[in-house]
Parts: sequence; C-alpha cells; structure tokens
Amino acid sequence: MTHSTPFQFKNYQPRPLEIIDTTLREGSQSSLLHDHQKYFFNQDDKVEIVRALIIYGVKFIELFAPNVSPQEKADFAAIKAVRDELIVQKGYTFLLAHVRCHPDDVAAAVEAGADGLNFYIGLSDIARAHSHGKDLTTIIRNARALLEEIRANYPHLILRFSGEDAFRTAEADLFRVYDEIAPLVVRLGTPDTVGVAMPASIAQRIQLLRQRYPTIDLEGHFHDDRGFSLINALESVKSGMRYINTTLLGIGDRSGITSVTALLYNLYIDKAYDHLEGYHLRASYPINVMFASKLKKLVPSKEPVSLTNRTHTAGVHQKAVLNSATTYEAFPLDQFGVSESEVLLGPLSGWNVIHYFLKEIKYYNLDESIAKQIAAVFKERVYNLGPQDSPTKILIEIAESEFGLSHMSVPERFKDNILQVMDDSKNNDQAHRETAVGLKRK
Ligand code: HCA
Ligand code: CU
Repeated sequence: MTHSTPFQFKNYQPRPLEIIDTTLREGSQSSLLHDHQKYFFNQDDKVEIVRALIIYGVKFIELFAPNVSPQEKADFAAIKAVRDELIVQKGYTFLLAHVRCHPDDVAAAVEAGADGLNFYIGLSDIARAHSHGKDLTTIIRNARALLEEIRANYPHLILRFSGEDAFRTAEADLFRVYDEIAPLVVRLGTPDTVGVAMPASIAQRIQLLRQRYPTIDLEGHFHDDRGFSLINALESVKSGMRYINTTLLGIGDRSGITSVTALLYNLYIDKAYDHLEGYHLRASYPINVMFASKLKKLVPSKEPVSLTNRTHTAGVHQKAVLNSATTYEAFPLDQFGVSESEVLLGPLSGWNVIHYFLKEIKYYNLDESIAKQIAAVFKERVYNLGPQDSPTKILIEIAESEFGLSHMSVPERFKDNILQVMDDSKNNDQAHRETAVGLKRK
C-alpha cells in the first residue's frame, strides 16, 4: 500500500475499527454549547476530555483548524501536550485538524503540529449552490493543487478528503471528484451531513466505494436527524468501513452524530468482538458520566450505556428484577461499567421492593403483611413530596415512627451475604448477584 508513510515511526498497528472522535469539533457545534454561561468547554475541560478518550482507547481525535480563533490555537497546543504525555502509557494518538481546502487552514494546522488534515467541502448541488458556490471542476482543480503541494512538502501528514453531504450528492459527481482526489489521500470521508442516509442503503454505497477505491480507507460520519446515526454507523462497520466519526453522548450539530459508547456497545452485543480491539469498554459509563457532567446533565436516558437503562420504577418490573434482572434487562451492561441496577422508590413501587429495601438493605424486622401496610401509607404520602424530599427518608420515617419497626441484629460478618442473596432458592446465580439492587434516589 502506497500510503503507509504517515503512520510509520509512530508504532501504530492498524485495528479493525478506528474511532475518530470529534467531540471537540463536531461536538462543539452542538447547539447545547452555544449558551456559553452554561455549557462552554474551557481548556481544562478539553484536556480532560481528550485524556479520557485516549485512555478509553481512541487513537484519532479531530479538532478544529487552529486558525478558527486564538483560543482554539492555544487549546490545540494544550491537547497536544496531554497527547504527548500519554504516548508512553497508551501509544500514539493522532490529532487531526478539520480544514477547509484553504491554504490558511493548512498552514495553521501544520504549525500547530497536527498529524493529519481532514479536508472537507460540499459537493452536493445544494452545497455548491448555497454554501461555497464553486463548480466541480474548480473544486477538483483547487483541491488537487493544494493536496499535491502538501504531499510534496509534508509527506508525513495523514490526508483525508470528505465531500460534505455525500448522501445527497449524485453518485456520478461524487465519483468524478473522488477519482481525482483518491490518489492523493489515505482516506475518503462520506459524511451524511443532514441525516438522510437509510440503513438499508449503507452496505451498497460502501461496496461501490470499496470496489472503486480498493486501497483507500473509508470514513463514515452520520447525523442523527432521523435517529439513524447509530444504526448507520453499525451497518457501516459491518460492511467493512474502518473509520467512524463519533462524539461522546453523540453531541453535534442539530441532533448530533453517533455516540461512541452506543456504537461499541452494539458491536459487543452483536458479537463483533474483533472490532473492539484496544477499547477499554469498562470505562464507557464513566466516560459518559464525566462528559455529561461537563454538559451539566445526567447521562441522557436515550443513551444505551446509562444507569437509566438499568433503573426500574414500575412495581411489577421491580419485583421481577429482584427475582432475576434478565426479566427486564436483555443485555449485560456491566462490561461497560454499569455494574449495578437501580430500583427507584416512588409512587409506582410495590410492596415487594419496599419489603426488600427495609429488610435486606436496612435490616428492619418485618414480615410481608407489614410491608404491604407500609407500602399503602408510603404510596399515599409519596405523591405529595417536594423536589427536595427523599422518598427513602420518608419510607424509613413511616417504618420507624408509624409502624415501630426495629432493626434485626445481624452480625457484621453476615451482612454482605444477606445483601447479595436475598432468597437462595431464586437468586443464587452470578448475574443476579452482580446486579443486586441498591435503592437510590437520583
Ligand atoms: C461540518 C460538516 C460535517 C463535516 C464532516 C466531515 C458534516 O460541520 O463541517 O468533515 O467529514 O457533517 O458533513 O460535520
Ligand atoms: Cu457533521
């Protein structure tokens, strides 16, 4: 392969799936970040995010071209410093600058020490008419001249070219441009800029591109306007696409793009284990929590790797989960760092969970009939709680002051066993013990 040069000397071994994380580029275009008082990432945040991504196993990180602003330039340098610091521990991570086909962007990226340049320009009729106004001949001429110059002067740079809005670009137009550009780059991007790609069309598109450009890697970038960014990325990986753009929690322009942990989780469920090489999956939930805290949010409930995906509120569900978590949990999440289930005490909690909580976690002496009576009182009262009240506290108050419950005397050394094995006949399987409920209020 003629394009191996940029990767040489970095000790980089290609893997079946390379995540190109673009949280700090595409993610920064999220409307969430434009209320600066609330969500703005400062340099420390950016450094922390990149550090977490590198430790997670990501080897390609996309950043803005440093000439976007003096702040971006300073941030690029700080991010590069943390990358350098982690080389010994985690190997090399490539920093890619997202650049227009413009010499200023290239010069700034080169000066900042970028490892690669991710070129983009709109090729669809709409982009050409309303965005930059250039025709295909001009686009090709300009891009080729720039790429040839870079290849001659900076042969170490990893060059990628993306025709923005590739899924609304006529195939003939896409091929016309890519045929001319392919000999000058190592990767071709096919961004679904406005989220129009249909999952069923992905495999065919990738097959066409692979046949036409057999020595070039392909990169996918899927927007979530219809909620298809995850399935489109998953289909792409399965169709042999090696590079996928993701962000933490999927943030990005409008509805965002594919979430990194959601993609890896789905590959795991589908047993595509070879694609998970080098990713530290157990850090998935912690990295989501870290990033959500930067957005001053909880990990969104739509995020597969979340605690809400392990939280049960309906009485019927809670009872079943206490017996066997698999009743309402089809896929394990503990490999992804969500190692406990939660049942939330609330208006929908049944007497089962109240009995379990009071007896097995709080060690009160009570039988099932008392638990049923307490549940009835609790249910009435819990509807009137204010946001600062704790259902757990209320439940304990009811149990102690209205029902006079006292604690069982349990020798310390047995406490752990009781917590984990509520009822030996039903719950002695490992899966249940690992997900033994803790009742918490969020
Ligand atoms: C953008 C558009 C982009 C670029 C993707 C790429 C898209 O914000 O510049 O460079 O591959 O969705 O097309 O994010
Ligand atoms: Cu995008």
